[in-house]
Amino acid sequence: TIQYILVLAAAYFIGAVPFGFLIARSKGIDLRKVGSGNIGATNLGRALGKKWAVVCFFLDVAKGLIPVLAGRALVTENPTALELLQWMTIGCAAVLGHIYPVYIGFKGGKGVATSLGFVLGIWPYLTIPGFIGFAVWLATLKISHYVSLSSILAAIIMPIILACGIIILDEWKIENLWPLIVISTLMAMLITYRHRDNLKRIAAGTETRVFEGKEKRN
Ligand code: NKO
Repeated sequence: TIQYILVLAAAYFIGAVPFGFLIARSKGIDLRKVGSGNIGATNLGRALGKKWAVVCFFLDVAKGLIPVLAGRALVTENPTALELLQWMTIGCAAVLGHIYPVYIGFKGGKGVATSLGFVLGIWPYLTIPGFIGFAVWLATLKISHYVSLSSILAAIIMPIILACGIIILDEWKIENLWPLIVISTLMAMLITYRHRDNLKRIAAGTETRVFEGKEKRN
């Protein structure tokens, strides 16, 4: 339907707003030339400190959260697989907007915070998995001290957490829920792919590590 296509396009254009890049630029910094060169919260933190990293994180989460919350209006109380697929692709559009933003030459972020927003937006049933994913991210960071590895692990685990949530909550018809698993798996794969340089650095022992909030280069 036309309504769906409009929401899909809106989600992309919202997702494409490069908050990290814009905040850095407002301070006269080109974020692409700092640290990892990424436009996400982590790299903004390198350039401007923790406070701005948190601001950027919430804004990037909102880019996934708001379109998915809005898309809730397009599905019925007990969604069919097609309705669910449509809803999930709205979240996808926001994440793809963040990763491939039209405004800055399609060179965007890694999709972590925005896909967290997407998962949190699968309201009201599956919001808890988003918080569990965040807890996995925090725990991995505490143990490994790698931000990138934490993001990859949280993303890869998310389809499994969602599957468990579906089974435990038992709210929707289980045979209709495959779009949720398929889309979150594809997203986890894309997030991992976007971290390929980080993975190379981890293998080479050159990825920076975070100790008690402070970053150390090996
Ligand atoms: O600059 O390459 P860098 O070191 O900055 O940055 C690597 C980093 C990039 O990502 C970010 C965003 C940080 C967000 C932290 C909160 C993460 C919560 C994890 C939940 C993941 C849910 C994924 C759902 C997939 C379907 O990694």
